[in-house]
Amino acid sequence: MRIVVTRRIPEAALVELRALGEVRVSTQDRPLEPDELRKAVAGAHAIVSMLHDRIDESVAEAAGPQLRIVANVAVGHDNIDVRTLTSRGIVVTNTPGVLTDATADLAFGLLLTLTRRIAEGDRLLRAGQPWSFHLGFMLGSGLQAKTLGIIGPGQIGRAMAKRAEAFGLHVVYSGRSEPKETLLRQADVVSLHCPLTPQTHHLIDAAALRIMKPTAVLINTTRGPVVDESALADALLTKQIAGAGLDVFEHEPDVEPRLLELDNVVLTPHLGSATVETRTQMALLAADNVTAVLTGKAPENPVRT
Ligand code: 8YV
Repeated sequence: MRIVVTRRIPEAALVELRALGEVRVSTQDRPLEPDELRKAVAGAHAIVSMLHDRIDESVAEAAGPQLRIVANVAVGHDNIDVRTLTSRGIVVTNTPGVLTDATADLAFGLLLTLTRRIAEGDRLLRAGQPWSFHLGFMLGSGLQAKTLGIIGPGQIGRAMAKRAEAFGLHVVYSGRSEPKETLLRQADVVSLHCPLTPQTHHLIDAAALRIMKPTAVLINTTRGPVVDESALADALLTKQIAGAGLDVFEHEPDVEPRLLELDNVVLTPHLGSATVETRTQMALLAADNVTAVLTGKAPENPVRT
């Protein structure tokens, strides 16, 4: 069996995969270009993929008819053409569950950092700017008794709600198919936890941002294209909303340049699941899925269309 891994993954998962056959790991710590990816997967029975690897029909073709599984090291699978692969008999798997807490932690961390101006205060001190304490100095806003609106009440959305409730926020939800206007109107914090699909692309657009309170903040730890990033920059610059905490971007690794200039924006480079423990569990789960399929068993985490 040949297993192709598109970027470095934790050693424990490689050990598991090596028990199945020849493992080829791209040692580039960046996504392979489409041509490089097609070349790399030739002859693969399994592909272990991740964020920004576009796995479509051309990749399946390049791999060859023996390809049995694409195991994404992520809960999101918008990088994979699941319908086409599944119709060719290729199993697609993801890694739900193991990154729920890490991602919700980061989402809540972005919220606290934003509302208590933590990153801004850090920048002020590092810049050597003079400061002195007075009662009106660098005031943020409290979270207690505020309303958190969760768009996408899946595992991560519910884990965010749990953290918010512990901090005294009131939580309201909106699913993918329910109207989100009421939530946008009510919420002091809007946090996005829905997957990226054609239906959720630009779910937060100029019109949605106009509905939000001028005191509200937006948190995005799901996928950048769920938000129209240019409309968000407009809304922040014109003070239509009060701030944003963003871990994901519409055109990663690029960030809308206007966002970089704003103090009421906190930015992290797609760190939602980036803890040693979580990334190890994600890679092990992907390896388990590969092991299952290559040994003729049902994988734990099949993605269905
Ligand atoms: C992953 C993520 O680390 O799981 C997801 O969907 O967005 C991240 O937490 C990343 O996608 C790696 O493939």
